Amino acid sequence: MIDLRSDTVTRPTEGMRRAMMEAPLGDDVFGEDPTVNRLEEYVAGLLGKEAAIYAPSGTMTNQIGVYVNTGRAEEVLIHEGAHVFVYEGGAPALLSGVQLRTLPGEGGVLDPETVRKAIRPENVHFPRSRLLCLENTHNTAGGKVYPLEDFAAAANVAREGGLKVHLDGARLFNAQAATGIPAREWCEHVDTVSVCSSKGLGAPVGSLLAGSEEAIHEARRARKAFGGGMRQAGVIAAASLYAFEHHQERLAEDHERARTLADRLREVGYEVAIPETNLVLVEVERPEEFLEALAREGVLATPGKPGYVRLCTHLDVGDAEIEAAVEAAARITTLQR
Ligand code: TLP
Repeated sequence: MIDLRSDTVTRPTEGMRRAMMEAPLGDDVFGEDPTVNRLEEYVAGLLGKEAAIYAPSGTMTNQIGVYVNTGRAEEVLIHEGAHVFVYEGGAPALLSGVQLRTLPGEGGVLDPETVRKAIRPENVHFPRSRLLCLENTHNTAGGKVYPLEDFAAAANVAREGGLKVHLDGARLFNAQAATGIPAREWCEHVDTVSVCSSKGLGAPVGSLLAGSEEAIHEARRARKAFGGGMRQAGVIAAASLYAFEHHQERLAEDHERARTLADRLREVGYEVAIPETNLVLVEVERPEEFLEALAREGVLATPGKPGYVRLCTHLDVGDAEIEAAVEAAARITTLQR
C-alpha cells in the first residue's frame, strides 16, 4: 500500500530511533526530563519565544493555546476551514467554554477588514472578542502558505482591538521550507504558536506550544489538567528533537514530490491545483467512491474539503511511489471530474 493519507503516517528513521534509545530521561511532570527540557528550549529558540512546552498532540497544543488566551464565554475569531474549528472535536467548547466565530477567506487567509468588523464592541449583550486563531500552512486550503504580510495585517488588527493571537503552526516548517522565510517571522505577530514534530518532520508523536514565560507557565497547569503530563517523555521527545534538528530542510523534497504528483495527475486528466507545499487536493465527482477505488488500486488518501480528496507527500514516500500512485489514479479516470 502507498499511504498518502497524511504526513503523520511516517515511521521513525534509524537515526531517530538511535536518538530515542540514547536519550537521558527523568520525570517530566517534576520538570526533570533533560531531553524534554532540551527540546522545549530548542523549539522556543527556533520560534523566537521565551518558552515552550511539549505535549502529545497538535490538538492538545492548540487547545492549550486557546485555553491560556481566553476566559469562559469569550469569543474566538477563526477561519471557517481551520483545523481547530473543523477537526478538533468541539474541544474549544469542551475545554475552554469559548464560542468560535468563523470567518470566510480565500485559501485560509483572512482579510484584515473582515477581522476588524468581527471584533465586537464592549456591550453587555455581546461575548467578549478575545482571540484570533490563524493557521499556517492551511490544511483545508491544500497546504497553502499564509503570506507573511497578510498574516501580519490580520494579527495587527486583532491586537489593536485588544485580542490575543494564536497560530496553529502544525505545518509551519513547511511554510518556511516553501518560502525561505524563517518560521520565527510569522511567530513575531502572535502570542502563542503550536508546532508539530509528528507531521512532515517525521517524529512518531509530539507537538510544542511556544509563547511568553507567563503563557507557558499557565500552559503547564492546563497540560496537567487536560491529562497531558507525561513522565519519562524524553524517550519520545528525543525523536522530536532529532526531527527539528535533521528534517527541516528535507521538507522541500516533499514539496517537490507534491508538485510532481500534481503535474502528473493533470497529465492523466485530473483537476488539481499546483500545491505550494506537501498537500495535493484533487477535485473528484464522488470523493468516497474515488477513495475506495484508489485503495483497491493500492493507494490510500483522505477526503479533502467537500468535492476533493487529499494526497499528502512525506518522508516515507519516494519518486517510485509517486509514479505508482499516478498510475493507480490513471486506471480509475472514470471517476475524475
Ligand atoms: N491534521 C490531520 C487530521 O486531523 C486532519 C492531518 O492528517 O492533516 N493543526 C493542523 C493544521 C493539522 O493539520 C493537524 C492534524 C493538527 C493541528 C492536529 O494535530 P494532531 O493530529 O497531532 O492532534
